[in-house]
Amino acid sequence: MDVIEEKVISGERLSREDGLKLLETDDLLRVGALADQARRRAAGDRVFFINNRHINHTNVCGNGCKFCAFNAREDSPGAYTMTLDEVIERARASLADGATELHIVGGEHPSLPYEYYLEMIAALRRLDPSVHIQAFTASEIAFFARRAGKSVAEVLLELKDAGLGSLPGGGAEIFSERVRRQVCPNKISAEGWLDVMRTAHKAGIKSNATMLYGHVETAGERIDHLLRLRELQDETGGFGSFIPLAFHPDNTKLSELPGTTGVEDLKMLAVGRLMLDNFVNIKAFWIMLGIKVAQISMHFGVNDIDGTVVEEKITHAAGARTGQSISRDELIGLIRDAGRTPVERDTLYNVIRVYED
Ligand code: V47
Repeated sequence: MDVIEEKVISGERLSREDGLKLLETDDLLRVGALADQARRRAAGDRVFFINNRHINHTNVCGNGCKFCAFNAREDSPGAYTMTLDEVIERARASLADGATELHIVGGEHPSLPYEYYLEMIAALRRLDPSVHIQAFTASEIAFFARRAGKSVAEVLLELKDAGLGSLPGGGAEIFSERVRRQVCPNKISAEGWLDVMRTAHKAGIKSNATMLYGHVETAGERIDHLLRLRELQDETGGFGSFIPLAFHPDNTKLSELPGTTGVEDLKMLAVGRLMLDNFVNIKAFWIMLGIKVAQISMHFGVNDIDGTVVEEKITHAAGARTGQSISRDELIGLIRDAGRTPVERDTLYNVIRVYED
């Protein structure tokens, strides 16, 4: 740990072995203090939040991933697909509340036409030319390309022309082929996910990056995932933030697993901060962590606690006990109480308003 500390102080890049030591030590507070130091250097004392709205337009999905409680088959009783009018109505209500971002993620529906997605983006753009539309994981983009018989680059450019602003970070799961074969054999490969992100970044479309942890992966597989993200970030610089996603087991095909602990969650955020020295923003998604752990994480390397969200179905289907939404004032209060300066941002991390004391 002393050697790692010296590297952090001098700004030297951490190795795979360093990452493993950080994950394996019991000294959570020391890992947190190191991550806090790295956070201060990379991002300062401001903590970001966003006024956003999640929309999960369909839960119909052919992938059947074992970690997912949200997906349904087309003919199953809980299956739903929003009409474009329903999507627009949800967006309209949040825009009236000052939302600057629409975050749209759904299942890979085997029979919805590609035009549904293009028209969704175009209609939202017509509704509000200034709102940022962050939509469709890399996995969904690859799926649209296969369905439409187009290249990933063509699909990305058509969506961008329609009004797409950026891609969310979902669908990455864990890059290990061993784990993917076990928990999501029908999903895009790790290489496929990274290729879509590379293509998006090269087309001027920024994205986030995630890692789903706390299921059947090993510590080494977590670190390898971070290293592959770090490598792509070195190449493109296109990732805006990294969000570790804490696995929720309820109602999934992995429901016998215990889920993550608070210590594990804080350590994962801190190790993300320390290993991803080329990411400015490490985000705690309060929906998955709980508001209290998300607040404490601001002392474990985090400088972003996501946003108002309003409606979230993926984690709640898997047993999340957090609310669906949080107000701007509550977010500001949580950040202030942690001793940080709250800053409302837009999706691309431009400052909208700094809330000085
Ligand atoms: O891709 C699925 C994960 C992701 C479960 O980019 C689960 O800012 C936990 O990517 N337990 C979707 N996680 C959510 C996502 C996201 C969330 C917040 C912010 C951003 C961002 C992205 O949720 C999926 C999958 O990796 N997921 N099932 C589960 N049972």
